[in-house]
Amino acid sequence: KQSSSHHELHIFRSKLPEIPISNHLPLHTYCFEKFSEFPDRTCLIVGSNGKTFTFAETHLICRKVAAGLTTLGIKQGDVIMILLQNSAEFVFSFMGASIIGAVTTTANPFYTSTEIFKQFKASKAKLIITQSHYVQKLRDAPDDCPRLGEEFRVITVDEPPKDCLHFSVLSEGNENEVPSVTINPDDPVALPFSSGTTGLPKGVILTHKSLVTSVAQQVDGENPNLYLKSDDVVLCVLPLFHIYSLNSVLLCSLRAGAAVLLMQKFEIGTLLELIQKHRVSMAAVVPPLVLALAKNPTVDSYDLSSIRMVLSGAAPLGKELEEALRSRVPQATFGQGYGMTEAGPVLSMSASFAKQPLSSKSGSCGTVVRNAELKVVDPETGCSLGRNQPGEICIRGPQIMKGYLNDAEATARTIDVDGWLHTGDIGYVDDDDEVFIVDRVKELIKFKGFQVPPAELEALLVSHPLVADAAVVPQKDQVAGEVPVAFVVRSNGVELTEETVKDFIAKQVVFYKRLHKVYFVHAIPKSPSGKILRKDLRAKLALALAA
Ligand code: 4UV
Repeated sequence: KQSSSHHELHIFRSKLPEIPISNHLPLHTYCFEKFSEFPDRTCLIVGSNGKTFTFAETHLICRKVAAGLTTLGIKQGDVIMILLQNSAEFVFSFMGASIIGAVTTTANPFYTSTEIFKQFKASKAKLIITQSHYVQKLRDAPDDCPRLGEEFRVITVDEPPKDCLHFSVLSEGNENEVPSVTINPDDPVALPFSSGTTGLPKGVILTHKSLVTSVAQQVDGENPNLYLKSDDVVLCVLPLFHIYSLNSVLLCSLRAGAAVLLMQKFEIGTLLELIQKHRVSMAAVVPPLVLALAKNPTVDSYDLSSIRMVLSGAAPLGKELEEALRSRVPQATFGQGYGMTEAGPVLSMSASFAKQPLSSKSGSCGTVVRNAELKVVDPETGCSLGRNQPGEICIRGPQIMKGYLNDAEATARTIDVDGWLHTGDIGYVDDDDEVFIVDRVKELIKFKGFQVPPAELEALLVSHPLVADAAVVPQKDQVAGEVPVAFVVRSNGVELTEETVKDFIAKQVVFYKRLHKVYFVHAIPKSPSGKILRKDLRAKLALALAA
């Protein structure tokens, strides 16, 4: 991307003053920096069985896991894969890896074997920490993949199947034998995968500095943007393998001394039960969860009066839904966060969550986080735009990713020479410094906040012998926000049904990437350079739906 420094630059900053940030510290040191002030407070609550861990216990187990990983041969710079639903072991593994300077790549345990191994191979992970339930998928690896037990180890948090180890090999490590490593702030610590603005999923290198900065931007300072107190109970139902929950729920709570209530999966009854039982005070949610909380009739039979903050993020939230939720939990402050994995991830957050709260408008994604700069550029000219003019949102600051793993080209397309990360989101900043997202120009489809990269589905589609060409675009959906639909060109004259195409994809991908509709067409509209004209297809879709 070209530098636009010769144009007038409109830079937006937080309404809250800048703060000193300890981003020279390794992530684990930073997150546990203040825990000796509250060693006996509850740090983790396991929703399924009520088991709790204090901060002192959590810190100790993380150190034990650090030692255990070392015993298994994991060294500084090595990558481990966490393939877990939310659990205490997730926390111990992630922080344990950080302590020895190792890197964690997090993957969705619902992924198919193919999806898991793509990420496993790309990240060159050395071991996988998972549940026994998912081990079969690891045995069913495609032929060109490493073999379980021979080339990589698998550790299960429950009874280990054949050739796997039990998590106790980690959690019973000797905390006095944690190797001392020198961690550079620019060393990677987390490697989530994201397709970014275009193409296939790529490893996003988040360093100690990125994550410390991002957490600090939210919870540090005299007047934190996201004011978490040590008597808060923070709901962790969003999956920790996604950066939203990992950062804004787990890491922020560890830093602030708040308790994290871990839930393996979303089920409305259990969720309400646990909110009531543990007096949840802060709930991080996504729009489909807002929908459930706002509309489900069972909500009325539970006491939700403990909730003081509801943060929604990861996908656009309709105003009606927001209003409906406000009437359900009237005592709570409601606001949005806007994040992107590559951005570390938080770009903006409602200042209504601040210690000295500022009001925020319905529909707004809050204001840009502190110690960062945001600009809005004209997607055609690259010129920076003033207030109230929609354009591509760009962010700059020490929190953004270092780059994509082994993909200098994609990195250069996303972070320009001046250090601006281009989000592919269209939005504007209003007169009160509030950020509003109005559209997305990147390819990405979001199903309930989950990433669905069209390029991945397109590659699968054209691998089918009867498919000549294909394109995948989002279609609006009441419940999921967006669902992927495909335009398919059949190979000359052959019979190919919608069901065949749908099944072909469904077998290879996690549930939320399944195609909801297949339209057979004669050709895929493309630019002279061969790029799919997605806008045309989206327009075609709108017409088809209107008809
Ligand atoms: O890469 P990703 O899957 O990342 C996220 C992260 C969301 C976060 C993270 C921390 C928070 O505290 C928080 O509140 C939210 O979703 O997907 C990035 C894309 O998702 C869309 C937008 O297109 C991003 O580029 N998106 C994320 N948040 C919002 C959103 C939002 N509030 N409104 C509209 N779109």
